[in-house]
Amino acid sequence: MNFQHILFSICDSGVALLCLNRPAQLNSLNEAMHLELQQALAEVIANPAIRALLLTGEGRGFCAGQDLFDGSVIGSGEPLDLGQTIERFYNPLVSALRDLPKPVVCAVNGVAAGAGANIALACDLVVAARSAYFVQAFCKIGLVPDAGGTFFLPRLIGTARAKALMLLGDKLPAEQAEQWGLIWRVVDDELLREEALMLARKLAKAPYSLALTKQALNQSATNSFNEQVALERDLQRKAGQSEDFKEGIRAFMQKREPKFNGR
Ligand code: T3D
Repeated sequence: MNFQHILFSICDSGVALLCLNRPAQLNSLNEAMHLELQQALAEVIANPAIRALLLTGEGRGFCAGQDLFDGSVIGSGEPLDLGQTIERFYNPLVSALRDLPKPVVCAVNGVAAGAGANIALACDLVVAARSAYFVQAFCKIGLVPDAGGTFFLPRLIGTARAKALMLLGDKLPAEQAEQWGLIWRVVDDELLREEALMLARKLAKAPYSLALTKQALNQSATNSFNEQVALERDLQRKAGQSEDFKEGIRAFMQKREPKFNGR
């Protein structure tokens, strides 16, 4: 696959590495980049050799959200329908990351602003460089937080903190984000890629049940207790019929490490 605005490669360890690659614009997203992301994510979903995804950015930023110079934002003086960009690109993107039946690690290598911050929050495990920060920049330009931010943020850190971040647009340093439980872990800048890759490689060896666990956790945000325990029952039924469950039990009895194939 040949891309201009992203780098996409599949490592032999079952990890797909997807790198946003417009560093001079802090990896802000334009239409062409969105289309490439859609193609790459379709490949991640379809290719059984890919068992985990690592998302990161080139250069000093992770992603500065929407490219504010893109024609879809400034237009030609006519009133614009920004809902169209959300409908075509941002909603499908955060839904794809959240619902992907494979684990997604996000390595936030620098500033994550606007939709860029919320794209990171749609991923499963977020690791950030110590120098990185998050900013809900929307209020600074007269927009509403999007890309799932108003869903993810209050659920991760509570309404009081989410409101302050979204109404004030202040920078949230990575270390504070870790302390608040917004992200999984902060690591030294020079170790970020290596640590994130290690994590993704580990997840790429995980059993089929991991996809189901992800589904259960995603649905727990909106399910009642009764709905959630019913879901756990159904998913456990599925997991119990998987090849990986058989292998897990076999390996336990033989006192060896299991070798899961993701089925
Ligand atoms: O369709 C729709 O529009 C609806 C969807 C909206 C989703 C959204 O994401 S809205 C929010 C959009 N993003 C922002 O408002 C953030 C804008 N950027 C910033 O506030 C700052 O750049 C940062 C806080 C991210 C970083 O600041 P700093 O000082 O480290 O860097 P800088 O000098 O501002 O930026 C460096 C370069 O990146 C600069 O280009 P230049 O002057 O060196 O040629 C700057 O213009 C460019 N850049 C940064 N953000 C964007 C951008 N170019 C286009 N779009 C951007 N969002």
